[in-house]
Amino acid sequence: MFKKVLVANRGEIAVRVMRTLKEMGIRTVTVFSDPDRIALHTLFADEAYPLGGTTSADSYLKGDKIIEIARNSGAEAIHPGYGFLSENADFAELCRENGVVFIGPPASAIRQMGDKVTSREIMTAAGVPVVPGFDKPDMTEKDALGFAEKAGFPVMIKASAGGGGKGMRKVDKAEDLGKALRAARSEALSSFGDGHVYVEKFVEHPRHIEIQILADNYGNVLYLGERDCSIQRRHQKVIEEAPSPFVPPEMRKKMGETAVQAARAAGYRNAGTVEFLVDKNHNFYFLEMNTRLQVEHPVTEWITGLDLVAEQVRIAAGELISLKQQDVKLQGHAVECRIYAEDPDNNFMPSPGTIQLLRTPAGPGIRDDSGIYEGGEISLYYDPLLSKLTAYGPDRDSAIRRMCRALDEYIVAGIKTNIEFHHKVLNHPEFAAGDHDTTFVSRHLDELTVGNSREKSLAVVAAAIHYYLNNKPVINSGQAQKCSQWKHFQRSGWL
Ligand code: MV4
Repeated sequence: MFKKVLVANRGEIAVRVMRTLKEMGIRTVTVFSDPDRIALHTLFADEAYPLGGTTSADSYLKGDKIIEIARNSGAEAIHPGYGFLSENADFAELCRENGVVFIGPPASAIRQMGDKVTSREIMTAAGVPVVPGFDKPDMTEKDALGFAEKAGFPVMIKASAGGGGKGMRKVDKAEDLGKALRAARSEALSSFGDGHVYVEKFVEHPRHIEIQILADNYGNVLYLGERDCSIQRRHQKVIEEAPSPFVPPEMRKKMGETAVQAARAAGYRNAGTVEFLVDKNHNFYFLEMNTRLQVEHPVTEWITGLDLVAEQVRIAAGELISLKQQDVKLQGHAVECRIYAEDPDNNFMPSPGTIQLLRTPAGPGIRDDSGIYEGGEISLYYDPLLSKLTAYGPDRDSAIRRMCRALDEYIVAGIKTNIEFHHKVLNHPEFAAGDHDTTFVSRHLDELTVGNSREKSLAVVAAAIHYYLNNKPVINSGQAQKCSQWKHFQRSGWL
């Protein structure tokens, strides 16, 4: 087993990964950019090394520098977290060439699954259902039209090098197809340097349901149930849950076995996620395979009782997965709310600043994977994710109720957050009934973002605190020793 591992990430995921490493008795090394000199992950690690630079490109994406720090610090392995270099095949390759274990899949799997057309071809050959489509290297407008007229409009044009909705275009009628194809090609070329596009039958009102996979180096591949990630805003997941209210047990088994088939076809190792589009008739289609640990992995940890980072580290260290498929038992229900430094009143623009006050939720069935602390700075340089709040209960209703209770406890002053938005989604009858799909947020955006009453009352509290702290009655030194802050504040009734 490794004695020292470098976590090449920042924020909540870096802290989360280091927590498991510490529990495994593994020393933790991390790297930090200039603005992250006193970030939580930097303070948390046993050893922290400066990367210099401010932007991601000048720091957390400097693969060669990270590997040099790993080697000089004696770290035998690197955990990439998610984002940054976690799905960079060249970086995974560079780790291997430098004798540092990359805690993740082989570079070949990252490369192949990173190309949408290649991954579709591999899945089709493996008998994994993909959305009915048409793809040829030099597809002509005539080819595309032929497919669309046979399959029926609307269709979706997608960029092979795209992902997360980038370079996608829905086409409703034949006369729009040519223009859309040309536009999609030029956008793909300028955005991804690869103008290859393909066409798919449009799936109406799909749900996004993904299967967690674990694969060791000895051919054992497990599925760990599904996560429903249909609450998204502009292709950004906001609320996730496990299990999905839309998936009955027999469908779970079928999807899980299909995901295992997909992982084997991709030559997968370590933790990965197979994403599916699911239509209203419960047909599921391969969308893409994410070759990293996902942001939303805690909901799977809650219902399986597993620590997925520990599983990743053990697999990377060459151990066998101890579990067999029949040992995987799913129990209860978990919901995740991504807490972002964003202003819902201002079109969810990022809300940088200093965290003046922070009270995070706790208590039964609550976990807050956080990368922040009171007094810390939230900058515009990095993703505005502050923390992931997860709530677990014996069933979906109790998990949702617990999450609402936890969100009420979540106090952040000094920056705006999307906490109120979460309240509105969780209390929406369509979500409460589990009837929502990926169009939910776009269809209900107005009612989900109407006046942030809670934010306003919070601002009043923050102003009161500020006033009090700057105008509190003077206590002479003699009294100070006798009067604790707690007693002092209590008298004012503030707390
Ligand atoms: C689709 C689709 C409907 N039909 N493909 C969005 C991101 C990328 N992962 C694929 N996406 C979609 N592909 C066909 N043939 C609808 C979407 C889609 C979507 C999918 C999952 C989660 C959220 C979404 C939001 C808008 C559109």
